[in-house]
Amino acid sequence: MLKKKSVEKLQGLLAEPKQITIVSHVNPDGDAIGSSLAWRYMLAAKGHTVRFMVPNPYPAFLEWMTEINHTYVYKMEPEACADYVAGSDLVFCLDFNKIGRLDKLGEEIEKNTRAERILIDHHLEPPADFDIAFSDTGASSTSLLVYELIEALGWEEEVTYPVAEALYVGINTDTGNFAFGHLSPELFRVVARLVEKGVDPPKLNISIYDNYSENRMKLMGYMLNEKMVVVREAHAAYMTLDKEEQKTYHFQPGDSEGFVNLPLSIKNVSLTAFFLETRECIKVSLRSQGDIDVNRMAQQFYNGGGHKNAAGGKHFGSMEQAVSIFKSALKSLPMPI
Ligand SMILES: [Mn+2]
Repeated sequence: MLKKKSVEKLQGLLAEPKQITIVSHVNPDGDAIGSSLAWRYMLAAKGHTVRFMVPNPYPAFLEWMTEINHTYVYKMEPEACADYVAGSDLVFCLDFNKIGRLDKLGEEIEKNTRAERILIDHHLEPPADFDIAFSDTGASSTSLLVYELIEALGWEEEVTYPVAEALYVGINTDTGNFAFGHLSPELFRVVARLVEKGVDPPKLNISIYDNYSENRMKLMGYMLNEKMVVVREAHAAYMTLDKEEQKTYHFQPGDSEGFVNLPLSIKNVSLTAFFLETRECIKVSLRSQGDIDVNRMAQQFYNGGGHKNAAGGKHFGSMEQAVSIFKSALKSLPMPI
């Protein structure tokens, strides 16, 4: 539910053509990209000058999306991005709520103290330092919130196919193809409207899910066969992927997308962790089913957060330490049924 006052305030800000930056988080996923692309199309159609930026490249499995190649990647063109942010009147932050999730791009945003900052997000614990915050932690995706905002602004008639496609990608991927999260009647009503705008679910599902590289498939097989550890007494499982193994499988960013969910398919496994070695840290992804709160686990042990059933964080230390922290955290959890 979007606050009427906030919608009115936004309407006021958008009454005149503005220079606008849209940003989303590091390692952008389907919802980060989908919600931001849709919002960029809408604002551009309304006569604003808009750029969408991400800190690092978007995953290859989304490359087919309409005009995704117009996305600015800060890592590739830091100066062009910095100049544009500096001249922006408005900065929209989509699908994250802590500027720290933008790495160096966040510093550029912080430098522009003139621009109004507007949040559109569904992650827990939004901070108060936004001029307007559209935050709904019960929403299954930011893309769904963007659609609600489009409706609240009375822009629904102007939703074109690329907007519908982008929102469908976000709604679909953040719910694991409509398998988890808050699957409300409203969500399916929104999807119905996107279908009316030309979205073809089977076709898009092939683009989203049957679009991976051979290397990723082989890596997935290796992970399940050689790397998955099931901790039966804790109803948990985890996998680790180090730099050596990444080299062997010609790892590209996004190749391990969704791996963390795989062990949840095992009967009696309700909590999973995936540990990915990166240049600066061990990236930790956590997933759970039911009442197990991985958001708290991510906050307490890995300087992270997210949602109750899907969260992530970082460990600055060895892979072994990151795993042993997870194993001892399991002992402090209430036993799942
Ligand atoms: Mn999201």
